[in-house]
Amino acid sequence: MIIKSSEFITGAVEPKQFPKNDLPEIAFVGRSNVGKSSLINNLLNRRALARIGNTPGKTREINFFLINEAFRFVDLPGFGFAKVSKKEKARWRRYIESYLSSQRNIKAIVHVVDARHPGMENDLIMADYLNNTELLSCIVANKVDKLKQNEIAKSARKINDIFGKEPILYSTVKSRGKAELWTTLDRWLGI
Ligand SMILES: Nc1nc2c(ncn2[C@@H]2O[C@H](COP(=O)(O)OP(=O)(O)O)[C@@H](O)[C@H]2O)c(=O)[nH]1
Ligand SMILES: [Mg+2]
Repeated sequence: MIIKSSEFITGAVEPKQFPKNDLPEIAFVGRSNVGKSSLINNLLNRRALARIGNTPGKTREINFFLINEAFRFVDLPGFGFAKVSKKEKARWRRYIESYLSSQRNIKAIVHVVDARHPGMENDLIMADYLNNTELLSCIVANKVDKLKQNEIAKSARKINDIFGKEPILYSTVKSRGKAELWTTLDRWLGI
């Protein structure tokens, strides 16, 4: 994919604020702080299109980005940060579901996990949720720059065992995994 343009469209807190449902979308999910915003920036060759490192758990909006005027990336709020209350978790779930169960043209979900902590409870809940829908998804194991070669292999094996999928090993710092993820996204988008 050659990125000709990318822009922030809107941050929505409820479905009526979503952009018109006229383009294919790829959504990004993952726990707070795994690097979803960094990943979106890295894929789009931008430094600060998606905000990085907000106070964990504070990003409450569903952020829409328009790319090449042809498709959108959707940054869903990070889930399961320890500091949030039960009530907030329930609200988070409603947000995510208001998007994922909407009849939008969702081509696939990129589930971002931290390569250092495979199989955390909230990731298992997310994977289980996705497996119970028709949605296609892949797992991106981010922050592999923080691991040694043998630890990366171990993490990949563990993710494969737990989720039944080979993860795409990623580092937004080193741009590792970018070409591989784009190959997957290109196939899903079919453009
Ligand atoms: N070492 C390392 N740090 C990363 C990587 N990706 C993101 N980060 C850092 O992780 C923190 C959270 O990133 P952010 O993109 O805001 O995560 P989000 O909450 O999932 O959107 C920031 O301090 C980033 O600089 C990576 O590949 N390697
Ligand atoms: Mg973010």
